[in-house]
Amino acid sequence: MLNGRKTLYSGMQATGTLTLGNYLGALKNWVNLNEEYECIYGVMDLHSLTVRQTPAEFRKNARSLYALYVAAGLDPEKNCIYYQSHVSGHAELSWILSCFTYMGELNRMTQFKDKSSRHADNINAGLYTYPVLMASDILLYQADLVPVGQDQKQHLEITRDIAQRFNALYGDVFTVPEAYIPKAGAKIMSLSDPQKKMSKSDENANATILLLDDRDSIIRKFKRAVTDSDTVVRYAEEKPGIRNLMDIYSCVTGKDYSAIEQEFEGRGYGEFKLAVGEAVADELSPLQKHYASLIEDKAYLDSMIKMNDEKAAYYAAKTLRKVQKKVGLTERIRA
Ligand code: ATP
Ligand code: LTN
Repeated sequence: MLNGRKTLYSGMQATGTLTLGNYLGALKNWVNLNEEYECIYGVMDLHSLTVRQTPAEFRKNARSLYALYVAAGLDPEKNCIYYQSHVSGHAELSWILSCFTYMGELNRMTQFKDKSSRHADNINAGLYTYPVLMASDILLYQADLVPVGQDQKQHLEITRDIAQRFNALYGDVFTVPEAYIPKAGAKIMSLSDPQKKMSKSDENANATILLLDDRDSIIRKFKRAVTDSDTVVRYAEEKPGIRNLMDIYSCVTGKDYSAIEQEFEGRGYGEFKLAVGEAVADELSPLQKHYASLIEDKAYLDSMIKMNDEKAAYYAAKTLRKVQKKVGLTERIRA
């Protein structure tokens, strides 16, 4: 609880440009949550360091992510949008919590297994302890709810386990958070391989729709989307490509599957793919315009970052002091 309301916390890694998966699975669903909850969103730049980054490009991506949050409709005066690396409490709490996390638990994390097979030349300790840092992000703000895509469910479970373990030893220190996974859009798949999730680190440009892709590229990528050899637009287990396109279309237009099936009855895949492409391009167009003006407005972004960094640091310090005291670290002598 914060300011008398339930607290909601989430964030994204500041790596590359966001995809339609990030948008439909996460960002789009965050807008308006501030009406009900106290919302805090981080630019998760510390997490990005688990993969080698080019410094100048990395800085640009982090700022771009900040602007995309705002462009998507998160008002930085009503949502605390800040940089993870600007609040040192994340790293401090992460160390403490790593001493309350078992290697056996971390060994079970599927994201670690997946990322270490994709970056076999750089399986660093940060990649391994990534879930502890994520738990620290969430617990530092005493979050009640954490809206994420399906792929983060396991990280939420370990966060809850760590919080419960700590609370069992030291009393009620942490709020035990709940995952908040959307029904639609929780897992948008790659356009070139509908068995794989759409991911910003995919090397195949045709597999992902980036939020800043222009209209023509969006439509072209959807036209090339891998489907099956059938022609009927129908939601079925054996049609993962069509299912994915129907999910996307449904998220963007609000239509349910049977309405979509009816709309495209007798019309074939070509027309359907074009309609999905156009609907996505229409949905992203206002966001892209807003982004273009925001990214030029240095003074505004800087002032929002500064204000929210301070707010986040204040919230974080409260929890961190409590934790340090509970585990028996000696309090600082204040003048
Ligand atoms: P990468 O795949 O390169 O590791 P990512 O695209 O998963 O990165 P993250 O920063 O890890 O990006 O994820 C940000 C948010 O977007 C998370 O809440 C995650 O669950 C959600 N998300 C990511 N990909 C998808 C997807 N394909 N469908 C739905 N939600 C997604
Ligand atoms: N691991 C998350 C990003 C992330 C996050 C968090 C999400 C880091 N810390 C705290 C929610 C809450 C991901 O989406 N890959």
